Amino acid sequence: MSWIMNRRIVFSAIIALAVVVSGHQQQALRDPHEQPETWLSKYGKQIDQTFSGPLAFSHMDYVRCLEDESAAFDIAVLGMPFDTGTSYRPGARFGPYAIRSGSRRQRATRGYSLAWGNNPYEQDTKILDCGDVPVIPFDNSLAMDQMEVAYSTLLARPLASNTSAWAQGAALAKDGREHPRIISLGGDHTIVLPILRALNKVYGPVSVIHFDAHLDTWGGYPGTVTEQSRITHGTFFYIANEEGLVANSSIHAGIRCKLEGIGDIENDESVGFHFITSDDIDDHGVAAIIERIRTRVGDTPVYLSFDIDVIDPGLAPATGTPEAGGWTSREVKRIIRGLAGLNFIGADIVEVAPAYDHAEITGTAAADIVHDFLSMFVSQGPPKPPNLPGMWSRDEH
Ligand SMILES: [Mn+2]
Repeated sequence: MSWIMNRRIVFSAIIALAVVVSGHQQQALRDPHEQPETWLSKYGKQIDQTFSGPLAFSHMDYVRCLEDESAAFDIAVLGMPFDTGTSYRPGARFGPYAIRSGSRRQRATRGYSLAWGNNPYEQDTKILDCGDVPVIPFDNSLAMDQMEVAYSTLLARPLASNTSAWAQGAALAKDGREHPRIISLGGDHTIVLPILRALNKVYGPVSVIHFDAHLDTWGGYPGTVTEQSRITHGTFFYIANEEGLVANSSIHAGIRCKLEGIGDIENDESVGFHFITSDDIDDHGVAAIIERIRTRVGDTPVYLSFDIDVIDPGLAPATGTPEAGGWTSREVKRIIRGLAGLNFIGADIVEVAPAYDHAEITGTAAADIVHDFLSMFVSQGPPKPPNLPGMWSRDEH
């Protein structure tokens, strides 16, 4: 049968070809006396690729700054993996991991952005990933103290650089000297209470710019009858106001949560906040929102607290209490750029809970916003994008 013959011929041809190919690839054994070529001599340094290497923010050095008193920085990235103050979906203890993982395509050697016109890693400002606070997950009052002590420890360190881009910092501090700035990676939003307690010792009451879908100024949840149980990710600003930590020049941005009623807003005002709703971006636009925030906080010391749930859950689903109808990542990035030059003494990004993520979109967005914080910290004012060949001129329409 001819088709069987054909199959035999084809099969034999494949075998013959395989023999020829494998014979061709066979290498002579290396001379046993010859020194093998090393990776270093042939390929150079063992670089970390974007998708490889130890996990630190933007491939920075990861230093355990709480125990290493020689660690020098002007700006520290610090993880606070605490999530036992959340009212709905837990999991933000994995936030620092998710944000660092989301930052893997960032690195100091490729940190320039057209939007900012700078590379924050090349500004005579030493930035360091100081690791995570070893927050105990079994005792919230102990965890609160650990976070406050950790934050105070880093705040008290001398600056690494003589020429910080933040010369006005000394004028804000009660002791008249410049302190490092810390970008905290949450954790649920409760971490801001120990942060404000630590900042208060250095700066006194501070204005808060608070990006969030929620007010976080509620007085308590039903059943929270002990002092510790009153401290949650929805009540920490109320407690902070009781303790005199929040200046009456604070503002929320992106509010759209449901309320018990307008009494919540009256309470919010007494805590020290004005607010911008998520709809205000349609009615007033980005520029007006920036202006309203800048006018509200003025030249006071400002703490920026960024709850990832301010972004629409379609673009940042991995969070504890998602609310539909939020801002886009692009919109919040533009607002942040407009805030540069205010007296920022610290910032955080909280409520990233990667178990609810899809394709790492929340972690990627959060990491990008941390890069914006770094760019903002080293800028003297809102950036003016360069006029480069091929760019749409700012004068054109
Ligand atoms: Mn919040």
